[in-house]
Amino acid sequence: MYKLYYSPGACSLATHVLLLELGQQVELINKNAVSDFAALNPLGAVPVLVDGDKVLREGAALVLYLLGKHTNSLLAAEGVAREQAIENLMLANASVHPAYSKLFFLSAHISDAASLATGLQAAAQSINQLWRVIDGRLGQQPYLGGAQPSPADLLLTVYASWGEYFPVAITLGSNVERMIASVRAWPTFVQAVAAEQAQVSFQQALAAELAEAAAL
Ligand SMILES: N[C@@H](CCC(=O)N[C@@H](CS)C(=O)NCC(=O)O)C(=O)O
Repeated sequence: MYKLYYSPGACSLATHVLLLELGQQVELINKNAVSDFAALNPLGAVPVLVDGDKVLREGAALVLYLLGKHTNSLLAAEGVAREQAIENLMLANASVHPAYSKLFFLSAHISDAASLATGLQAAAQSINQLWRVIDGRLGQQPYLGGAQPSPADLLLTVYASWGEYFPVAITLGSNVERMIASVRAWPTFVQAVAAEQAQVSFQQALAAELAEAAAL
């Protein structure tokens, strides 16, 4: 069984969904419940995947690792289709994810409200530019993978929900919205979101019980 270190709703959700799509069992471990997470990833970031004695990091690398290991129809074995799928995977993980990360970074590090608003607007513009390009491509085909979803479609669906945490206007485009609605409806996507939320609720209930017991 794999162990997946995650944060609820973070990019680790894509690894989680992918594991379920591949029919794999996964033990979920909330990063915030681990005292020495830096020993697993000195960068402090999820996802971290443990497969036996291997500790694997970086979301795109995990996707390629899992798709190389388990039979699937999400990534062609060779040829132009594979090259395009990997390019799209990197577009998602190395361009769209970092564009969204700017929103989190600015919010964590800028305390002056006017400066923060200016920074967030600039970050939102670069996010919107990426969605415009992706929306254009999805006007030609339902998924970045063509007729079938690809890993990039899954990653983009996870990232797209992050905009709602910030006071910015992010425009996904109607083709992107259609693709995202389709991926969000995957039974594995629904199952992964529910499992992450259930674990958080359980941990909150446990923490409340412990706090109550300590107060007695
Ligand atoms: N390049 C890394 C970036 C991972 C990343 O930024 N993860 C975020 C969540 S989406 C994170 O763990 N941030 C630190 C935190 O949540 O404490 C990857 O693709 O795996």
